[in-house]
Parts: sequence; C-alpha cells; structure tokens
Amino acid sequence: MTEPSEWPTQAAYRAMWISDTHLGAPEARVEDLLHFLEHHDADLLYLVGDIVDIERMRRRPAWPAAHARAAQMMLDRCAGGRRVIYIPGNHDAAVRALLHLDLSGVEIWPWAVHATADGRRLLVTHGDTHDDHAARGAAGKAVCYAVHGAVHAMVRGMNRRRDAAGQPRLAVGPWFRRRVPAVRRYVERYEQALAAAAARHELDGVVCGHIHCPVLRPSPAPAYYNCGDWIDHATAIVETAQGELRLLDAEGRILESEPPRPSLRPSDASHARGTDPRLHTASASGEPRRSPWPGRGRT
Ligand SMILES: [Mn+2]
Repeated sequence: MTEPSEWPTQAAYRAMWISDTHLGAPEARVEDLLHFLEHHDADLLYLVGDIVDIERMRRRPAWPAAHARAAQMMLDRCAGGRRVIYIPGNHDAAVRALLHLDLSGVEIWPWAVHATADGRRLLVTHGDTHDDHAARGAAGKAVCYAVHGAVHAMVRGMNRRRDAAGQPRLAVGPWFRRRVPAVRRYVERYEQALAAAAARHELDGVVCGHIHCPVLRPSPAPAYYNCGDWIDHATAIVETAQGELRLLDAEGRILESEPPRPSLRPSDASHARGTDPRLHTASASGEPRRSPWPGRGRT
C-alpha cells in the first residue's frame, strides 16, 4: 500500500462526504471514483451509505477488481491520523450489524454530528430512515422503490447498448425528476423530511445521500446538503479549512459552493474557538438523542 505521504493528493480538505457509490453494481462509475479518490483527501472521510451495494450483490454477485480497489482506497483513508466514519445506508444495511465497532480504524456509526470549522453542527445520515414520510408511508415507499428499480433496469439495458455504440450514457435520476412530477414531489418531501430531522435535533443542517440528487442548500435553515451518487452524477461534498462546504465533480471542479458567511454568531464562535481544524472531530459526541432508526428498505 502507498504511504499516506505519497498519496498523489492535489487537494486536501478538512472533511469529505461520499455516498451512494454502489460498489458491486455494474453501473457504478468506478473509474471516476478512483480518479476522484486519487486526487482528493481529507482529515475526516464520511462514507454516507450505499457504499457497497450488498443488496444488489445478493442477487447478482459481482466484485470486479476496480470496485475492490475503490473500497480499499476509501477504507485505507483512516491511516496517517485521518478518520473514516462509515454510516451504512439501505443497500449496505448489513453493515449496521457492526455498528459502533472500530474495524481496523474504520468507525461504523448509525449517524453522526459533524462540527464544521466555523462552528456549525450538521447531522450526517444516509437518509433512507427518513423517507417513509416522503414516500407517503410504507406502501408508497414500496411502490416508489419498485418503479424506480424497473426504470433503472430499463435504462441499464439502454446504456449497455449506448456503451457498445460509443454514445454517452443516459442519467436516470435527472430524467426522472424532469419528466415525472410525482418524483419531483418525492424529492421535495425527502429534502424537507431530512431538514426537519436536523431541526428536531437542534442542528444547523444535514448532510445525506440516498436519493441521488446532489445539492448544496445552505439556506433557508436548517441547511440541506446531499452528496449525490456515483451512478448518475459522480459528486462528493468537501469542507475547506475555513468551514465552507463545496460540491465537487469527479474532476474536482466546484459545482456549487456556499456563499461566504459574514461572521460567526457569538454562540457559534464559542463552539469553534480553540479547535484545531486539523484535529477536529466528527464530534463523536455526536449521536442525536432520538433514534431515527426504524427504517429498512430498498432503492
Ligand atoms: Mn440509499
């Protein structure tokens, strides 16, 4: 393994959030992910669920070398004083059996509270446990997931033909949201449900994944940030040393960034003061009091 000091890092961040890589699923954009990981590094890496698509691999076992390498690269980031916190989602729910364990340095958490360099506290969760409401109950959720699965299977078939013909792939998520009002409403309700979860725990915002809709929305409070995915979008969220969140693409280009905040409110300043940004902390202080944990499902 390469020594941490030899990592070919171009950009180092205070924290980085990656979700929905779906390793083990053939449509995962693994080459893009490997490229991103080779050029981006952070003191604290959050794996925000659906990292390994265990659900999919149960039905069709596949673990190509590139997928194994991407998983290894992410888990190895806990070397050299860095931390990796793995928060399982619904496609890697089996990992929830390992909650609170420390596996060769990788910490497994049901969710976390991240303290930014500028003193904000953000709920970090995959998000599936909050989408019952968004999908209008368990039955609605089952229908949503079934339709979503069927369309994905159809588009996978189309993309195989497009690959063979050298044409660009179709992105399922964006197509869905443009064309199907019910999906657009679902996304809105999901975003509201996640922001409400942050508010319930008196936090400043939420960083999640699950619905494959990358976005940075610092206002209105509470803030809503979604990492996106590595099937349709190939995006990740990073935090700079100053506490600014950015949405990056696989090449490291900034797709969205937060507007500069004037200055810290006094209450926030006390939280931020004295923290060494390099050392800082998924404030593992960090589990909200009430468990958001009943959910199980598929996407
Ligand atoms: Mn998910």
